Amino acid sequence: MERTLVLIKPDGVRRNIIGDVISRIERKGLKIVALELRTLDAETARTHYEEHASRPFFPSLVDFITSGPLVAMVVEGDRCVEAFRALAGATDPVAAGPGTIRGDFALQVQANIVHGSDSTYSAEREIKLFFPDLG
Ligand code: RTP
Ligand code: MG
Repeated sequence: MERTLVLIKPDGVRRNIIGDVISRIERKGLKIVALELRTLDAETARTHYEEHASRPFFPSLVDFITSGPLVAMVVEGDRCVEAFRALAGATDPVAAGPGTIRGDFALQVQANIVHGSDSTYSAEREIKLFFPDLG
């Protein structure tokens, strides 16, 4: 069964919408198989977003993602990588359609509430980083 890593980023936790995001995942028919509230250290944040290391927004992204607790989850289901990215909506929340998480809750490209792995390959890498004990 396919798995993906979902994060409710620190802005989502500060906004008290953990329940709403989880509810959307569950209503879609996806299954949460691991879940943890934690604050990332800078090294883990840099590893998680290593594909963006050379981008001008990288230092600010690392500051943001370490700015408070986030919720990390492993979500399982048929084509769940693509299914969760569709629930999340476009990276830029202004472009994200209404009814998507980002479309409904965010305005800024950085503070866009959630992360979802962008491929099954990324999902495997990210799940190992966040949940090393998961089989
Ligand atoms: P994510 O990795 O968080 O699921 O988001 P994504 O795939 O939709 O977007 P990606 O291109 O991977 O960007 C990762 C996160 O970096 C922040 N970002 N800031 N121009 C900017 O300031 C900028 N561009 C991207 C966002 O938080 C984005 O989700
Ligand atoms: Mg991404």
